[in-house]
Amino acid sequence: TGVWWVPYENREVDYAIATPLGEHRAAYRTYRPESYVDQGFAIRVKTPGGQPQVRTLDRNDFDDIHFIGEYPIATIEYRSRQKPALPVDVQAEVFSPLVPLNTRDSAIPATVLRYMVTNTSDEPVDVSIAGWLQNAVCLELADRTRAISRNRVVRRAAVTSVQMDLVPPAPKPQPPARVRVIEDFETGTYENWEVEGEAFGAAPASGTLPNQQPMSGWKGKYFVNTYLGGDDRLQGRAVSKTFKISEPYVTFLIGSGDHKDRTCLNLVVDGKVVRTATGSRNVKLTPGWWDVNELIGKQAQIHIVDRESAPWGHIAVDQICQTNRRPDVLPFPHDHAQFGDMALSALDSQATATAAWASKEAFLAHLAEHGKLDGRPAGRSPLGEKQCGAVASAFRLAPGESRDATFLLSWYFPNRRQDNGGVGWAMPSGNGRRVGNMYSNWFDSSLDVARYVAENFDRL
Ligand SMILES: [Ca+2]
Repeated sequence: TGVWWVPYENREVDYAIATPLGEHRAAYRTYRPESYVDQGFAIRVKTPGGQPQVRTLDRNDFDDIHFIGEYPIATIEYRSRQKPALPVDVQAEVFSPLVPLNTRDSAIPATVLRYMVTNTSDEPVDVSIAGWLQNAVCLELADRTRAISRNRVVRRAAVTSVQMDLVPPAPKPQPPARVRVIEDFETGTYENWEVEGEAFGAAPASGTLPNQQPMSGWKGKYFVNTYLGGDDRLQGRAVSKTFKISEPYVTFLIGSGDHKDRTCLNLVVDGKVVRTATGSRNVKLTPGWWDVNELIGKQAQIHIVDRESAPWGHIAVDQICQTNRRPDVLPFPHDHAQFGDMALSALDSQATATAAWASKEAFLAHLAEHGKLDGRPAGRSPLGEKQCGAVASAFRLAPGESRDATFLLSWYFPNRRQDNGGVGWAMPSGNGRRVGNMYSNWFDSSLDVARYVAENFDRL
């Protein structure tokens, strides 16, 4: 389907099936994919006289998992030799809707997880199936922007969902900004620096150098640009005068080479590199910063290093400052490729949910005791702190009876970018022209996707 080609979405699909797929692969001792977000399912069973049992539907609690991949549906049978034996059989079907010759219904940004449970005992059994999912919206931007991961329980018709998105933080009073310039090169000289080698030239650059792609992004007239000599061959180093770290953040503009330790800007304390940054093969200098709270009061130097002659073996730097305010390198990322929303839903109007669990242990303990979730309607946490929501379907099975519990993982990321920044199709950056996703013409949120799948489930 079209959706599988979309970088972020594809990862989402990966996440959605990471657990069963992981089990399958683990069974063949090949490799276990890393799961980028915390996600999974658990089953709770209770017989009339017995203690409740909770098991996660993965290889931690099932030692004999069978995977049958008959495209487009993956079937997983959960078996275990563990005692006490469960009084039920559990099987899952995982698929994204695929309708031949129907592009639209084959490109729905959703994965269906259907658990089929059969009571194999001669007593009635109370069964709960619970799924959890971590809010992953813009997770990779956690150290570059301030925002709130928000989870909400939403009930619509026959669908119970936890929807996950990202919202701007509440504005809070900021202290007056203090900015101390360490160096802006506006004297047009290296009078505050000790310069070695030839790459830095006799004075800071005032623009693009001969044979160089057009540079931009520096501040004022002068900046450091080591593309001297018309190529990357020349090397050198510039060492600043010693200064005292008096503010919690050091900010700078940086561009060009991305060679770690070789084309870089370093903060050096007691002869050791304590912070470092490189360019990102960018001809436009962009803002970067270091948190130096723990170094306040120390004597430090800045080293600008060019000891690389391979392609992109040069570095561009300007406007090195200290400041008391944590910079937001990215504003709130509402147009970022990873901005959007995602939802975990049960196709069950009676399902219980929690918008945010306290911990996985507490979640499993609550499920064990009550067979349902605590109903917490909303959760908020700073972007980067793990926040997991969960939904659970509960039902009673007579001896021999079977029932399905159907869950849906849906997503909506409308800002797909054309340029992935050369870092691989699975790692979208925020760069490039916005091309969007076709599905954003058809849906307006992950909940809208869930509603559509629920309404058309039999056909899909
Ligand atoms: Ca400057």
